Amino acid sequence: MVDEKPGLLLIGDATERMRARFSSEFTVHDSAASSVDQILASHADRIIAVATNGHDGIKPQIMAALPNLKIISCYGVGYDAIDANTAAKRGIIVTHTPNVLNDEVANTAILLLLGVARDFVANDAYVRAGRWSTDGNAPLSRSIHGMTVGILGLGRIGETIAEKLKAFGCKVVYHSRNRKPVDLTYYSDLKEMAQASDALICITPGGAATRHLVNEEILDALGPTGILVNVARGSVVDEAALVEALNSGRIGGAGLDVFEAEPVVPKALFGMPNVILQPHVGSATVETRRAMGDLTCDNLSQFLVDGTVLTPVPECSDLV
Ligand code: NAP
Ligand code: 8YV
Repeated sequence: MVDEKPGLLLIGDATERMRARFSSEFTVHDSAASSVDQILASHADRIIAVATNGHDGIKPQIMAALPNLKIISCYGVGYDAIDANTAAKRGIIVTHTPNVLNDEVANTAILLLLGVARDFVANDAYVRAGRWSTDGNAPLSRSIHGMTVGILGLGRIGETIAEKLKAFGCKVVYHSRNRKPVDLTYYSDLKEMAQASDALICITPGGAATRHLVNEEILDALGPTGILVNVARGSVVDEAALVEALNSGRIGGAGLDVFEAEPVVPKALFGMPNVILQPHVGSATVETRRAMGDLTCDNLSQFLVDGTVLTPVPECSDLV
């Protein structure tokens, strides 16, 4: 029987709901089921779509080996693992999932900040170890009420974090390359903002332009009681410098959802009670992943209807 459906290469994870949508419109080639080389050797010409995620993206050699590729739909808002400029030059539309995850990722950032400030994980361990009975009350923690919180990257998620932090009584300030039309104090200089902040929350995109924006100098500016939260990409923070700053008490604590070589996490962090570690779960609730999955599929469906998409990345907006 002749296969009438166009081909879709699936890279990385997808939910059952997404797989059902993909299969209804495409012949799906799952790179987890057979090797990408085998898929390319037999089906490269018929593949017009790639579904991937922010972590796996698409390797340049795979993009180059798909001559009829028209759309790359990313299950996530961050697309630093996809070369969107090369895609745009080839007329390939890259889409992502902005906005539908703002609340979830903002909640994760605030959970990390509260968790570190209030010693939540260390206190949980204190109770489980029976120390409450033997050693008495746990040491006092710190309130985030009244803290100055610096947001590095005041975009869709950063603004949502800022809104929510106001309800916790924080003073929110921000740094990004451009001043935003918001009623918050802007710092054009990240180091100055870190000096003025009790906590620093990173929520920029990843990639070369933001690599190691938070380095030894910024950590020192944040200071010995400062808390670093990273829900952006591991690459935004110089992880070796962070481990060193935590080890030597030059910063107060850290809440980390993302890592430079994830899923590999520096073992030095494991024993630190002032650090909370999460396995890149900023958006990982059933509800939010469902909305992200639906948008990932809606972009593909819309493309099949009329060649447009709902949420192109900025580099590809002229193609729609
Ligand atoms: P967005 O709306 O594009 O916001 C990004 C912000 O970062 C903008 O305000 C931008 O402002 C600023 N920025 C970009 N480059 C910068 C630089 N070199 N220096 C300082 N600021 C810079 O993106 P979003 O939707 O909020 O998402 C942000 C990122 O969060 C994603 O790209 C992804 O990496 C990460 N994320 C993580 C998770 C998770 O699970 N942990 C989930 C979702 C998203 P300017 O252009 O003015 O600089
Ligand atoms: C996803 C993310 O976990 O949206 C992003 O940028 O980092 C997360 O929501 C990631 O895309 C992997 O699916």
